[in-house]
Amino acid sequence: MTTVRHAIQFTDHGAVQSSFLTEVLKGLKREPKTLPAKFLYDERGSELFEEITNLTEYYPTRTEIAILERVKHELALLIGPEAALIEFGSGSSRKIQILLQALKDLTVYVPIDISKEFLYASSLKLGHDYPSLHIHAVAGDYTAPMTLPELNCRKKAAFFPGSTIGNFEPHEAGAFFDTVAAMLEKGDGFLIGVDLKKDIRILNAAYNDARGITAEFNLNILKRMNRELSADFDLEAYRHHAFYNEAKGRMEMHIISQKDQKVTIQSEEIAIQKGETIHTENSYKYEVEDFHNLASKSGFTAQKFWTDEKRLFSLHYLEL
Ligand code: AVJ
Repeated sequence: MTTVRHAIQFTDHGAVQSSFLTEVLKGLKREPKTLPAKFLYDERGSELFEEITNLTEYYPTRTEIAILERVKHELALLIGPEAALIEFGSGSSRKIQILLQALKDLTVYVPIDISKEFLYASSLKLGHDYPSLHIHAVAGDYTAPMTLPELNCRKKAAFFPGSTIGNFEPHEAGAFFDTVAAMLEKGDGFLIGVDLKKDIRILNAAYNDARGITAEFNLNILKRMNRELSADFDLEAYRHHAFYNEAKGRMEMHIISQKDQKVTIQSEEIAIQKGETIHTENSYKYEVEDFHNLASKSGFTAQKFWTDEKRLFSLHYLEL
């Protein structure tokens, strides 16, 4: 279904609403226990993540924004005029605003997001701030293959900031590159933010901030299960645990049980032992070369990449 409102169009891909309950039960019956990271982002979780992005210890957001500010005019030249900019998981309005200001002769902006309400609200706001910009918002799961609406443009450029690619297992990241490639034509661009391997102390601090916001963000998933699934997690009996898994090259976030306990979720009972963990997130860190090799398997060539002075974070312009 497509609705036209001034220069704003909406397409609803009827995002398959995978059941929170089904996935939670599946993950908690596993050994070791896991929960999909996407469930961290209910309303409170999204608010807490926003707070994380402003923490002194959490370098990725601030560093990526500084890189974008630094290279935005160069990006405008690489992308060129009359392009369509397609953003995956369009949460971060600050980043897109930087690009929109630099890409003055952009034809259309296509934000894709699974959270329909949020997508529609932010598209309307953006349409208000950029009245001459054509916005075509697409509600859907961007990790699944989808056909883009017909875009009347000279060239397409995909945008995937924030190192969200780090949440994917390497094989999933490869599949995502294939999905993006299928939406593009030869010569089209892909601008992607990727967090880099670095001193483990910096990584550990970023996911174990002094104010405990990341802990609250992680443990919020227990509150969410209590509220939405009438589960009975004893919120006092768990703690946040985040560490760098060197062998796998990733930060891991877990929830550790402080005692042997039983949780009831609907009619199911789950036993969890003292010291047992629920794995809630992976955040893979890349070496520039490894990242380029992964991208090239799906046909992308690295045109140019930028990092900050301390080589904490990287931004890549790939071409198909
Ligand atoms: C939004 C997935 C990029 O992995 O750094 C922040 C999420 N988790 N602190 C990341 C997150 C803990 C973030 N990503």
